[in-house]
Amino acid sequence: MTIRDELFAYAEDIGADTIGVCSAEAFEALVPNRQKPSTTVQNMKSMIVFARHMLAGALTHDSQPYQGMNSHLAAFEIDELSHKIARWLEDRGALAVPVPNEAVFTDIDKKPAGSLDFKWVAEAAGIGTVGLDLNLLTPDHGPRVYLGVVMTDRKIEPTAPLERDLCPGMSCGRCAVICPTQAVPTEAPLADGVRDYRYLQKKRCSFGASRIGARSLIMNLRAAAAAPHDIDTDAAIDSLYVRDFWQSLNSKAGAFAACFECWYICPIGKKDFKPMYRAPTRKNDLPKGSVEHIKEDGVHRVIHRGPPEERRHEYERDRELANILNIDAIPRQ
Ligand code: B12
Ligand code: SF4
Ligand code: SF4
Repeated sequence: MTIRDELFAYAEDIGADTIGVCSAEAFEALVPNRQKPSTTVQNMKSMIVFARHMLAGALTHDSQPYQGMNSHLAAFEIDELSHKIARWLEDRGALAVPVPNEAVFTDIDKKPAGSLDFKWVAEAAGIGTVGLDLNLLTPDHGPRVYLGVVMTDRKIEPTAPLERDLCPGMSCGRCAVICPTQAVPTEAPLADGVRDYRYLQKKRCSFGASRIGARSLIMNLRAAAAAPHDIDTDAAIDSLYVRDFWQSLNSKAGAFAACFECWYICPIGKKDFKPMYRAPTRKNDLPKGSVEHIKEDGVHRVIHRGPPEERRHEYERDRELANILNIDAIPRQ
């Protein structure tokens, strides 16, 4: 048994769904920005990347705080697994560093956020492929996984990337039409493949995914400071936004992990998609015929024909305060 086989057996035993390895040196050459192995932790030779899925039951619940809390449980498991995998390696004489799984620079437009960008490490190590909406998709649970990375100075034989993309791109297009903040491309040249056009407008997505996070707080405070009229301070102070903000500090609900639309509807995932769709809350999400495909002038466009009904407002709770302050809706750009 190689050290890789032993490590994989251990990781699966303690709860990793899937695991792979990627050479730090080979990956370094692929990274187009500063999110490199060498800028994350120096002198590391291998990156162990693994996934832990989110409970399908939690994704059938229509309460966002329930979903958020459950996503944090999955993320906590990632932290625990990272620590255990690193300790396992150190017990065998290696140096090992778990990479923080949710580290974000708040200025996400100007700097790369986080250190390593895990989805690319996961794709390189073959535990899945990156889809149209830049979620990493895995064969068993589609995008509904959190990812962990442990870097080590031990050379471990890399695992191979998957041979085929799991995401067919625009010919599915479900995440593009459902995205409440319109952050995912809804059209692409007909001749191109998903690797040519997969993309996410991350600032837009953050309005949904991090609705009570620092970004919405700062934008609301800025807008309030610049408001050209008197503000109902009582209503602003005792508002749903402020109460949710407190809850997000306390339990992380809503701070991030506040939007799962692109996770519910992604049909990839042998183990969880069908069971999830048995639930009454999910049954009506993009049933057959609700994504219209238009192919003309060399372009493939997808259009939402519903159901579900518009759920956008649920994911733009930062606007609640804007409404109380009677200021224009916060600009998206
Ligand atoms: C910042 C961040 C966000 C941002 C930006 C998302 C993004 N896709 O980049 C926002 C707030 C929008 C966000 C939203 C969500 N996130 Co988030 N997020 C992160 C975080 C902390 C960093 C990601 C990052 O570095 N992005 C880089 C962006 C900001 O830079 P960029 O300039 O746009 O892109 C450059 C890099 O990608 C660079 N690059 C860097 N290395 C490499 C290597 C290769 C080979 C290539 C080609 C390119 C490349 O090339 C790009 C062009 O310059 C990661 C954790 C991590 N460390 O990976 C979790 C992470 C991506 N998030 C996660 C999750 C779950 C979510 C949400 C579902 C929210 C939720 N409900 O929990 C949504 C999903 C959005 C989506 N469709 O992807 C999971 C993803 C799991 C999965 N299955 O893919 C992660 C991995 C956390 C985790 N540990 O599991 N997130
Ligand atoms: S997390 Fe929500 S806002 Fe972000 S890409 Fe997915 S559906 Fe869109
Ligand atoms: S919903 Fe469809 S287009 Fe979007 S990532 Fe999943 S398979 Fe790809």
